[in-house]
Amino acid sequence: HRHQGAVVWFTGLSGSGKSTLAGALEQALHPLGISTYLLDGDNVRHGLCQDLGFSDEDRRENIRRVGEVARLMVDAGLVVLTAFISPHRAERRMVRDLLPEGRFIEVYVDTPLAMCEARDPKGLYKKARAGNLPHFTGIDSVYEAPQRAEVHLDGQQLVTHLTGQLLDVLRGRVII
Ligand code: GGZ
Repeated sequence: HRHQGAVVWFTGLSGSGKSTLAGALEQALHPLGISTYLLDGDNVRHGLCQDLGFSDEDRRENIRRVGEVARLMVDAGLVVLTAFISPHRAERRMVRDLLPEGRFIEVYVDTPLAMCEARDPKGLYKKARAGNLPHFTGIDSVYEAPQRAEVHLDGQQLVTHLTGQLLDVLRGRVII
């Protein structure tokens, strides 16, 4: 069936589960015949944003570019899934304002810092705590939690459960 595009914007700390959830949601959408594109640090920070680091200014520009790309993809009718820390409310708002009303679904992957740090899949928290990775989100760089996200997920729940929750929201909002 035909559907309008939308952006499902995951935000949360490093290690909160954003990419995992976005990937799982994408896998769940494909059998429904929905065309998707997943944008994350792996395919953006090595290309489009390879000139950017992790200062507040660079993160802002990173999110601005991602937002503009997402907007183009939504024009093309895609459901765009994004997985960026996007730590500042102002920049998430900026992307929201780029998109048609109701087409920006903010998903807060709420996983306590202690849990993210215990997971530490890439050893980055350990490095940051040792002082070898400055401006690390949650350690010495800010994360502004969403106050009115469309979806607030408990990042400690199972991925299958959370994916089901997301599908329900997308159906309820007539995205899928
Ligand atoms: C936060 C950092 C940093 C610093 C490198 N702070 O867990 P990861 O590894 O795979 O995801 C993190 C990723 C964050 O990039 P984003 O583009 O999502 O950030 S933002 O939205 O704030 O622009 C982490 C890695 O890059 N990483 N240095 N200092 N995360």
